[in-house]
Amino acid sequence: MRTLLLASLFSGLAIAHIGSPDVFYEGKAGPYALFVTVRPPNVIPGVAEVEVRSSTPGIREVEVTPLPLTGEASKRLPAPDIAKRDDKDPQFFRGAVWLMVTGSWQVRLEVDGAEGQGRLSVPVPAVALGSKTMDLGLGVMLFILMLVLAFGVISIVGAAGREAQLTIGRTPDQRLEKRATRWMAVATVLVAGLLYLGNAWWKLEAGNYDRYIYKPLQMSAQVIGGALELTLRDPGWLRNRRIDDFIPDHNHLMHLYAMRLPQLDRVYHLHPGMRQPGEFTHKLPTMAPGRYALYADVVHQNGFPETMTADVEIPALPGRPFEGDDSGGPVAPIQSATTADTQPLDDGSHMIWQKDPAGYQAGKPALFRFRVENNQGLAADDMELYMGMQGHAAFIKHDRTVFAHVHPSGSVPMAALGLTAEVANDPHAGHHQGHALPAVVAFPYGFPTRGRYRILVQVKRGGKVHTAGFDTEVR
Ligand SMILES: [Cu+2]
Repeated sequence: MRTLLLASLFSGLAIAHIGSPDVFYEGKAGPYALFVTVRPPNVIPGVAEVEVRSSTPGIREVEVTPLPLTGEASKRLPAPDIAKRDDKDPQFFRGAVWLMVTGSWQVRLEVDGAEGQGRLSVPVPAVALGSKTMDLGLGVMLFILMLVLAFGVISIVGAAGREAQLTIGRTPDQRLEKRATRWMAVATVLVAGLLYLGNAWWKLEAGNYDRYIYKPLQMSAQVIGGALELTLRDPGWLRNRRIDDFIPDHNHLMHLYAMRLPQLDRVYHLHPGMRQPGEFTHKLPTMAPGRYALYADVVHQNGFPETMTADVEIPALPGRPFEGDDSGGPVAPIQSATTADTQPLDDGSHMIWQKDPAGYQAGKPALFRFRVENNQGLAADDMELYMGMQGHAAFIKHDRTVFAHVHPSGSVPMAALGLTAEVANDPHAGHHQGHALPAVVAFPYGFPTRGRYRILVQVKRGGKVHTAGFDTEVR
């Protein structure tokens, strides 16, 4: 029962990431460095809020436009909206765009200012996450109005039957009284019938909308002969959703996080391959045995990302080294609400969470900075890209209602970003260039709700991937 409850809870919250629908993106619109937050609506059609913070001064105007991410329609620009500049903060802009249908969208920003023009597109998945319930006060008021109308109609019909043909000054006789009663009885039946049909119509429309509410792909997992076998299932949602149209994200169709329950004291970042549509498999590396939570990220051809979850029992397996881009290992177990800001890495070096002294608030975008130091306490000078990224982070709420896989560019999967016109024309746009990578890696993200979270950060240095876990309480 409890699992069933949890399962339905998760399925209600999942989208792209889990329980974390807002999109965070850090990138450049030409010469302007922007931190963009898009808050998609819960219902479609609905209004997405767009917040833009520029660290480059001199912006005159920011235009925001919603567009489908792919297809012919993505080339036809509708009339843009102008984002409003904040009264107090000249480098902060707010806008709003309508997302009319479910699917894979992008919000295009056209920036104009002292440094010239720039453009940036942020992929945004739009799905209905629930239906709005009617406000109780409004419901009571409408119900009372309905009763007044219904009784009004019945009594008007009654009055017509009794008095319509009456001469002035005379009172209705028994025959007219009887006719009034008869007419009112008929009117009551008709009004009741109309109310019944109206209610049925309302329910039908609501039912149609319920089918439109996002249902994530389902996944089941088992370990057979040292291999993890994943089976995907479409629970039925939109007719055009498929389970065989995934596109590679950094050469991998699936990015899978496996975390040991309940302490999240082991974390592995694996890349199962597709054997056939709906079936993924992976020869497991050496992993500590136990029950694991799995979070599998995939991206559809139209740039729509989904995260699937499953639990699986991993037995003691014969030793196998990591292959390809796989990585992972032990991290500090969850012991309390917060862990130390400095966590040891497995080669004697350290990762330090440079916390924002102002703290972190639910719903507020922030940059999460982590500095890597070698074993002499100096900034690491041998940082490398890991799967094209300076670092990978997973934000997990301790109660598992939130999971988000985030990169220094933000919460948008690189495969979706690659479909935007800017990145498609300049494939290195989203990547960090140059040889000497900085020792500090920063992730733009915002905790969706209050509670206890774990942040798992992975970086690569000297040819090896290192993983650290940090916990914090968001108030
Ligand atoms: Cu990643």
